Amino acid sequence: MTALPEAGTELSGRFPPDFIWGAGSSAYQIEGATTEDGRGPSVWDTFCAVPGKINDGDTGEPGADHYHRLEEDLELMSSLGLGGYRFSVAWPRIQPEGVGKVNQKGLDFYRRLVAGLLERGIRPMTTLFHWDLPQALQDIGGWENRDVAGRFADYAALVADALDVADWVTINEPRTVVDAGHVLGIHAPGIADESRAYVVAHHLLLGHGLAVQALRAGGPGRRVGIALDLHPTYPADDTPEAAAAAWRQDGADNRLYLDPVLLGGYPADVLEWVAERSPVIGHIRAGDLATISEPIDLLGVQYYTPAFLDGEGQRIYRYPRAQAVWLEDHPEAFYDVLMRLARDYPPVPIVVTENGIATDEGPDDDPVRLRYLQGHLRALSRAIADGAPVAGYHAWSLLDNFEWAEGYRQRFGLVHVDFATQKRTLKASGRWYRDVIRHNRLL
Ligand code: IFM
Repeated sequence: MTALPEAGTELSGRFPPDFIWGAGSSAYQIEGATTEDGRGPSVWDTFCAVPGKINDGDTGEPGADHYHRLEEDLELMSSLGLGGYRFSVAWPRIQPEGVGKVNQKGLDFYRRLVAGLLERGIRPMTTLFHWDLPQALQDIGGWENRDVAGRFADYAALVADALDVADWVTINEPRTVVDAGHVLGIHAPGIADESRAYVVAHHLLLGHGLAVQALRAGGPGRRVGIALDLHPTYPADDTPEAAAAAWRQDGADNRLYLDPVLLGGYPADVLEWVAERSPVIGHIRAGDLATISEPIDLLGVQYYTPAFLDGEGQRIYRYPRAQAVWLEDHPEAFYDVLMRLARDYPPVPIVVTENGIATDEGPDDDPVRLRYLQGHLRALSRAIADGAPVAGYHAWSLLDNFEWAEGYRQRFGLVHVDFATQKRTLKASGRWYRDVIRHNRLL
């Protein structure tokens, strides 16, 4: 992994030697082939089939047809000069029922992907759970059922034993699974019930800890972490009410996940707030927090947007937005969140596992994405110079893809995908990113 610069090193748009420049994707968003080669159904297949849940009635078919276009996409990554590629494994391809015997054809797909990356000198980073839970496990309660955390660790060990990969991410964005999937019900499995949501939060974190232990037990040389979507929260005005609302939101969005993983305990104010909504405390067993805080080798940071809150706890939008209304272009908050991690938590190497913006521009010209990436990479360079231990950056996303409840309308890719023909075209932002990678600095 990257040698980190001395704190305070002047980098101004520069990055450490060996900095890993990557791009990311996730299985359900790009693969398609949802019924091929023995893949079982996932909660997202089920959710997409419910009328009205997804824009335009879209589903994970065809995605970006990546399952059938593996070679073409590997060449694309190579032509971008990527040093790293973060992808996720679809659990229902490996264990169609969520437990038991491995589906070799599913595993072979990821073996080919990893081999293709390594041949091209691209470092794979594998996410084990990016939301596509096998439907069979949802049928026994999903993450609300503590057993699922143990099954996740079994699956994690199977996959890790089969793939020649050093860098592992257990769970992608537990907060989104909790809030979008179980509080708001706008993501699979479509449950809107706070009392169940925070039980899910605890079991997701437990699953993370058990998977870290399972991967460690499998052999040395693996680096394991979790990917958290962090939202710096700020009071929108000078009132104590706004300050309290921002702190409360910080608890629900950030500290609920950071503190148990990195500090070994839920913060008291967050636990109190959660306990008013959910019987979660009854689900926390002796030893759980020790498991959840199993030391990690890397922290995946996914940063998209800040959140400004007024005294009523309402979000106030201040900065430019594009297709995704929740996403404000404010790079300063990216700097803040990285510096906060360095200041408030024990030292752990950070890898930016996602950062990007949805726009409907391009493919030839995408100035809004370009401006977003330029601003955020400048902020990242400054944070590294000021001591944030960031070893790599993965733009979200390599390809335009299935953006969950938004379907195919919202485009996050560096590469434009024409979903009718599956033609790939590098966007202007992608061409710029290629030059950044080549020179290891902002031009
Ligand atoms: O597309 C998603 C990704 O799957 C998880 N992080 C946020 C991205 C943009 O919404």
